[in-house]
Amino acid sequence: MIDLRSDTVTKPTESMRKAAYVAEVGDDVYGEDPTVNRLEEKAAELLGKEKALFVTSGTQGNQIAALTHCRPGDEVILEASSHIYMYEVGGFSALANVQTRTVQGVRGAMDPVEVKNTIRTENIHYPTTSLICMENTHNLAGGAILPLSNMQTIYQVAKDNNLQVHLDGARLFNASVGSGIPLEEYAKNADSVQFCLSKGLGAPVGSIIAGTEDFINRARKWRKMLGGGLRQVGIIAAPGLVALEENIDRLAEDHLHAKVLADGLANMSGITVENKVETNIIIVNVKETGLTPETFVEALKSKGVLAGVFGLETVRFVTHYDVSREEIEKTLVAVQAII
Ligand code: TLP
Repeated sequence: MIDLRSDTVTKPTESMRKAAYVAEVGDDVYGEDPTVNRLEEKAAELLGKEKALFVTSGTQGNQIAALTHCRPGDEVILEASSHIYMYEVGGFSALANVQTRTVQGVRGAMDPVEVKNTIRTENIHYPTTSLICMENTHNLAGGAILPLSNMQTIYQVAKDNNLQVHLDGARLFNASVGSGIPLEEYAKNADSVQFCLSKGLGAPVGSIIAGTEDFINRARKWRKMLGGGLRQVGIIAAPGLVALEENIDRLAEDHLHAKVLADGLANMSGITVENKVETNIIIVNVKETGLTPETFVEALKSKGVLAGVFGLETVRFVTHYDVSREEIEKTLVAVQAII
């Protein structure tokens, strides 16, 4: 099977498996796992933040950020098709007890003026706006890279209004490799950053959240409350370290594969590529093929290719290191065959 459903499906590389085998471990709830500590230090350094925390998943990282930044009853401003709003099971309301307020973005980017106008003024009836969330790259916008200037302006709006900013950077490394802008430059425009080790970077498990020392100390307690204190967790942090040491620059290859796939798909009758492919995600509208996304994906599966249903008319393909250039070509042949 050529699995293009997501970059979450990558299997750990040989060096990751070896690193897990030899990892030095200790009880991370006591702060005594040397491998986790090394991973957290390295992640904080890459992002230019004081401290970082290893968490089980991107979802857990985002939820911990809301729990740490907000108080129950607060309002959070976020983009209308953001992962936090669409795909985290309503966790912001269920766990952090915050109310979400959405701003419709263009290719994932919210208009800073609209964000500013959405912040609550002082009024006895209103909730308190305490947090703004951004997502880079933006998943539902097809892996779109948020312009740095957009992030800078929104961050300034937040600071002018005494608000915190959280960046869902599940694929921030794709943004950085795709744009050539250092991670640190993006991370400067957020008080907390979450990124996933288990997507394009290829680690089997885990995400990082980073911020000030005070933020991370408080976040650590929320992680414990959520059951995320994981003891001898160096065994899964070790592949994460390998991911940061070996797998960043090669994301460019996934982006190239995505372009090749998108160009090939765009030439097929009945298929429209909906996004400007900047990183590793391609969203295609299949309506004109006469197939529903479900039947399209089913038919493709019978040809040995997995893609994901992504909307009422759309299918998503995501490139990653377990898919070679040759497999991209095979995918194009398979799509042509089912059409
Ligand atoms: N995205 C997954 C699915 O949940 C849709 C995928 O296959 O793309 N933020 C963003 C922007 C994400 O894309 C994801 C996962 C997460 C957070 C959550 O990460 P995990 O899956 O580790 O909880």
